Amino acid sequence: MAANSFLTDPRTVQKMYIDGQWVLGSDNQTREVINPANGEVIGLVTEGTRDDARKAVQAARRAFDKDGWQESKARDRAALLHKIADLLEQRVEEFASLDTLNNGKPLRESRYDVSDAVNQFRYYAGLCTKPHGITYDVPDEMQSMVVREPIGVVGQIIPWNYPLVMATQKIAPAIAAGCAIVIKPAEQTPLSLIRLFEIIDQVGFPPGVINLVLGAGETVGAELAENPLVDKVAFTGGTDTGIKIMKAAADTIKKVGLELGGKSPNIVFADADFETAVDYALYAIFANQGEVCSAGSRLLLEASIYDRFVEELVARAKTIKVGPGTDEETEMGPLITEEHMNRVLSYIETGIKEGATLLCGGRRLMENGLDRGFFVEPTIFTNTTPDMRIVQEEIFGPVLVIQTFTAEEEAIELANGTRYGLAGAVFTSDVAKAHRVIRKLRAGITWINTYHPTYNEAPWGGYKQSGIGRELGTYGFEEYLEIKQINVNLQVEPS
Ligand code: TXE
Repeated sequence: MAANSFLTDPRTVQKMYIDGQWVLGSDNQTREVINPANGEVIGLVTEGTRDDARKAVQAARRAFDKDGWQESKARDRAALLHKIADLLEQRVEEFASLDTLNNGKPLRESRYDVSDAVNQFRYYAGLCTKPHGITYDVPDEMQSMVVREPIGVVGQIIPWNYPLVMATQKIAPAIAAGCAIVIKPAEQTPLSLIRLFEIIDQVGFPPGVINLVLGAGETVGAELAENPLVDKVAFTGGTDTGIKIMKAAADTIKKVGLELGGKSPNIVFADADFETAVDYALYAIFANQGEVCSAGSRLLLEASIYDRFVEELVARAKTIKVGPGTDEETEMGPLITEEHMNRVLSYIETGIKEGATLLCGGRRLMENGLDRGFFVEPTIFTNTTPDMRIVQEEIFGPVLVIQTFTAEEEAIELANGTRYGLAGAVFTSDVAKAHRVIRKLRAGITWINTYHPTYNEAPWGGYKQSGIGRELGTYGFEEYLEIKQINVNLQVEPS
């Protein structure tokens, strides 16, 4: 069957993958895909409709209920996942280039993302055969036991900041669990996921088991959240969209998995290793242009080291090499779209109006050939107060706000003082203090003396308004499984 072709001709319309076929959207509309480093069109994709999403859901339902996917053997699913991993591993450079072109992030970060995706397929291929039940000692002549079964048809909605890896961390556990999938990438960044479907097509899933739909969140995405034939919707994106999805899913009591925004605190005590803390404070906020849900966007500094720390931090921030992600020297790429760049710049204006002090950055970068892209300087604010919007709201760009504290309790109170609870870190050489503070952080992902390393083996997700449920690891696998109790009468009387 004719696959999509890429980057050979950006005017070739890339298709969706529904019921094992590459198809165009039902009303023949297309959408341009833009390179955020220069505003150029790098692809043209078909625009799906609600009707297309419904067809994909119906195909998934049929594949799961009637065509035998529900009864598929874990060992066979593991083999399919291993095949995807092997084929993806041979094409790391190609997928990394695609994510860098489409999202803007530096190549070194895209390469890391693709190898992470390969490992996710391998991890869940291994986990595939591991679910096991349990039996109970009950007060009757009864064998009472529990088995795990796939949840059914799952809708998966992906954001634009990690176009490939946010998709693979949903696809791999869902397939391992035996679910059927309808997945939608973000409108802005469909290219690497479309290409992954070339691999998915190649490895030989039964038609309808994995479907790719393209299109707008408000139509195609909303359909996945509302459609009564979908058993679970898994979403990564902004908290406000998460609220809409949860409401849309409520009418059919769908299971929801939500990985939402953050305003994560990075707490540095005076006794921390100075250089390590400065390094990670920069990495925490400026990695992936700050377009990271777990970004360390609030730096909480103990007052006694404030002057020295800020001096070093600002000096180093000014040396960060901003440019196109395709340039191997680049440390920070462009923001995803002009619209998002303007949203980030307007937050910077808000910070200035609110009375915070701009220590560095704050501008769109237009020099040295960057004028057609959506580049924003690494930006740092100080003299903030907890009620400021730049302290409370997720900016999702290269903007760090500094808060100061003098006592441990004050640091904890500031750290927990937003609606979010995704991530947080503590830097100190006092082991007991590190653990005390981490235990009091209301956040699902935490670090001591480091920031950002995450592992496919460990659960990812937030407290408070940062989400519901966990992805990755065994916890992420459980989210795609139902639990059924079976009670067997051991005293059936022959009639
Ligand atoms: O994301 P959306 P947007 C945050 C970040 C950013 C803000 C807005 O703060 O500034 O969100 O970004 C689909 N029903 N994050 O508007 O809307 C959409 O098509 C169903 C944090 O670009 O969350 C896309 O596939 N689906 C974040 C996906 O949701 C809908 C990553 C994400 O888009 C929908 C991205 C609807 N009503 C943004 N509306 C993180 N946590 O990592 C949109 N979508």
